[in-house]
Amino acid sequence: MKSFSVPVPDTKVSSLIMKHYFKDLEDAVKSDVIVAGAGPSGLTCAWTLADQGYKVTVLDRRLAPGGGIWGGAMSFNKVVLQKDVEWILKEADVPFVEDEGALVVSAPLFASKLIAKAAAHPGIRFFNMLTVVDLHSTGDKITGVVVNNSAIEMAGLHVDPMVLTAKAVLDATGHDAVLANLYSRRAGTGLIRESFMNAEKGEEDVVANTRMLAPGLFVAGMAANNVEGGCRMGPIFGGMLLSGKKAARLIINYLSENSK
Ligand code: 48F
Repeated sequence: MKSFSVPVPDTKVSSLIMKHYFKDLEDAVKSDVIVAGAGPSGLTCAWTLADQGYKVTVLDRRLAPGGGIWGGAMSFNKVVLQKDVEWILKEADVPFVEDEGALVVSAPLFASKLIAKAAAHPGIRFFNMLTVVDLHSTGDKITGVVVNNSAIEMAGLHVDPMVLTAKAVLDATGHDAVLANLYSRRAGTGLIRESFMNAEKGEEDVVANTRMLAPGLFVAGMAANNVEGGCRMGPIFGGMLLSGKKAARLIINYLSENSK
């Protein structure tokens, strides 16, 4: 007695993967918004925009998206959030416990729930293993990103990248602030760089520093603190979620202003 009534041969495995992957990739050539970096700020922004009907593409250079969540602090895999973001945890169906006025969550569960919330959204095309290597511009506006396969980038091979376009782009690449760096190099504007660790201040800074850096280019999460000199804050994540929400609001305003 066989276990599988409809066996799938190797040829079908290969052709189905190619058919569905390249359908998604072709669909991502034109988006409303590209989110570079699938950490907590980027993921929150992505699903918030998609919930409002925007077509969003999320790109992460790593095999496993989720950014700096997975290991908690020093590999002690819990993270802490402020009670003010309980509603966002509920939105993403993240279980938490309340202790001493703060919320504590399992880091792997937090990361996987945020990833699932974005990756399962019908309005989001979600790609790992794609690295953003440059910005695309039209006139004075940022209108997309230049991407390459992460393995090609890591091997240092001379293989040309390709372009994915969007009406707005979010830099949510964390401490590296990759897009903000690419922009500021061309514009001749320096980044202040993130400041010393201070959780209370850093958490306020990251929300305050979330902004539009140039027409069509937005910055959220730790990348925003890197641009403006905000404090680092370690394994507390409420600021990242609120930064993603604020970035979504700013992007929606920009898109509605620019569609007039
Ligand atoms: O670093 P990350 O989690 O960014 P975040 O949303 O959150 C910061 C916190 O994790 C933590 C902290 C806590 O309070 O300070 O650091 O600001 O996620 C950034 C994601 O961007 C991806 C990277 O793999 C990670 O998953 N990334 C970085 N550079 C690129 C990129 C790139 N060039 N192209 C695509 N993805």
